[in-house]
Amino acid sequence: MPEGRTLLNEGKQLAELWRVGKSAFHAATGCRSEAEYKRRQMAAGQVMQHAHLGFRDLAHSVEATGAVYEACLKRGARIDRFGMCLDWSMGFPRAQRSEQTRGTGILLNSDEDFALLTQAAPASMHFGDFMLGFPAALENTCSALAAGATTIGNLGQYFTFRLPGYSDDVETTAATVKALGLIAAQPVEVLVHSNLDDGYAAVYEDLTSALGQAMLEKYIVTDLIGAPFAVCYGHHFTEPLTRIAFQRALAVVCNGVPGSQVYGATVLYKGNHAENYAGLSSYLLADIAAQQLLPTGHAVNPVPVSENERIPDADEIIAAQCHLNRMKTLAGGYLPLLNMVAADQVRDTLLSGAEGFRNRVLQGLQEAGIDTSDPFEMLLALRRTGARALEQRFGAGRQRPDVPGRRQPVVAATTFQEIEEEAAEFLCSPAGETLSTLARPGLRILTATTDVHEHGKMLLDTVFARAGFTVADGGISSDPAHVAAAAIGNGVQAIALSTYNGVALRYARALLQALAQEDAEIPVLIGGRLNEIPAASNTSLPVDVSGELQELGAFPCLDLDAASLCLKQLLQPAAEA
Ligand code: B12
Repeated sequence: MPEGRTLLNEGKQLAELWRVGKSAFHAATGCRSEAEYKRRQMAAGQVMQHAHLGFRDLAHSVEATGAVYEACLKRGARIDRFGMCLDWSMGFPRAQRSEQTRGTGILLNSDEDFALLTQAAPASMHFGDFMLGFPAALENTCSALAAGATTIGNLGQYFTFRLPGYSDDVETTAATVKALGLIAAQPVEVLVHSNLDDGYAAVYEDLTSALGQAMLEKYIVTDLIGAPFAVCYGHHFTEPLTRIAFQRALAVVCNGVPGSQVYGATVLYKGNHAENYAGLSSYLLADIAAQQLLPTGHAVNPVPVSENERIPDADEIIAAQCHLNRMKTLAGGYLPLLNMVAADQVRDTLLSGAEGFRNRVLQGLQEAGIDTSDPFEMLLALRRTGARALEQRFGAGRQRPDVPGRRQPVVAATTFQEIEEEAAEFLCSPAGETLSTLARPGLRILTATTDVHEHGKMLLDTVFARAGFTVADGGISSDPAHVAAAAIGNGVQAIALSTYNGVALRYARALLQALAQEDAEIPVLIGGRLNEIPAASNTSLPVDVSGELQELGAFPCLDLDAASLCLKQLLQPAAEA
């Protein structure tokens, strides 16, 4: 195991060569860093706007960045920062990248490619996805800094995101610590961004654990490494009270360091565009009010209403930004109606629960022999322990006597309540009842995911178990060979695969091949987002591949109703026999 101090020094030494360069943002604002700009806007009472963008084709991304910025400005909406949505394969070093599985984001293969983006519009460019937390962390951070980026992330992804076919967590952690050393040694303030919801906040059942996670990450980034730590939160915060309370708690934790952005509550998008606009307006109102009442520097991110279909196109991003700009005007009228007493009560509960969680984790790791003053050991220990075990061992809530291994949350994360509700509702429906009649002792089903998205799998696990199936765990971000081996090893009658990253067809092909090699005829039900970007695409937008999946011999399922029908056809003869 390498030593944290040695890795940090290696990174720091690179600061002689790799420094923050000049970008269009620097030229337009006169600010040396995004942190400086954020403080200026906070003092002026401005609510900042964040746009997330990234198409696989670089030229398309560059052109879209400029076009989105200009189109919004014409409508009076100024985008303060862009989050550049890099591709999955960007986590691999350049030399190995071309053979890797691609997702739906931008591919940047040189310093010049990064610079094309930072020159594309006079807004701050934030590089977060697939930067820190991957084997290419150092290489990508060098390029982003040289191109003038002064917010680099995404530490949250270090904890949960996995690259297909790659599992070297020591190399990943070493590259991340070196990159953090390089950031800390910059002569200008460079924010280390962590999207908590990309990391463990998506898996903790208790928001006190999520806030405690922010405290632990700040301890590593700021206390041990000396870099400013900027938090992003939001995807899973669907309820205004806890959303605002969490922001107010972060103001205490981050103590003057501006937040990067507040992400839209993307899990609210479950319907058509009109229905999703209600979700958009709801969280924007909360976020604008939160920033006006207590500026924390989080730029507000209005996520396009097509979010639940696929990555958004430029026009959809523009529409969402204009919606935010209009909401900023309208929200002012609500402020006199708001009082923060209830939110501040939740804030205080969050803070005390989170502090206890952080302290217990640090003490527990020390007792386990981890050197908690070494950033390498700290990061690796937290990653290897995993969110569920951390919350189970050190969480603030009481152990649940009814469900061993889980605690009663002090401030419940809404995601889990919503999964519970959806499962209960489905099981009472005719399709749910059909599923329950299929289940017999000995009927086994394996669930797995191809990528980080695990809520679909949690829903499947809950539904299948309550319906009476024996559920085997094929893992999260599992490679096809692993899923095939686990299915065969567990003797399952069906595989239920959840996939979201735009790799459905390639993955299903590899999985069916792996099963065929072992002569295993196990049906594969596949759901989530069944799309891919065609090789010859000129839009960089993914298209539906359900038809091709069916031709391959897989069973595409839009929802649980479809799964029930499909399993009825597949399992009924076996069940009756
Ligand atoms: C939550 C979320 C996340 C969370 C995941 C947290 C976690 N640990 O699970 C976080 C923030 C981490 C995340 C990360 C990313 N995400 Co995301 N995410 C979502 C979001 C908002 C919800 C998905 C979800 O879990 N829904 C909850 C489930 C229960 O509901 P559902 O999806 O409707 O599922 C239903 C059915 O499909 C069915 N189902 C699901 N699976 C299966 C399987 C079977 C067999 C069956 C029968 C049924 C079934 O169950 C449900 C029944 O109602 C969607 C957008 C959206 N609103 O849908 C984007 C989305 C899926 N993400 C997307 C992307 C691109 C990413 C990233 C690559 C972004 C990035 N560059 O960093 C990363 C993934 C990185 C990686 N290494 O894999 C894209 C996918 C694009 C595409 N394919 O076109 C989406 C669509 C957003 C977008 N528009 O860009 N994401």
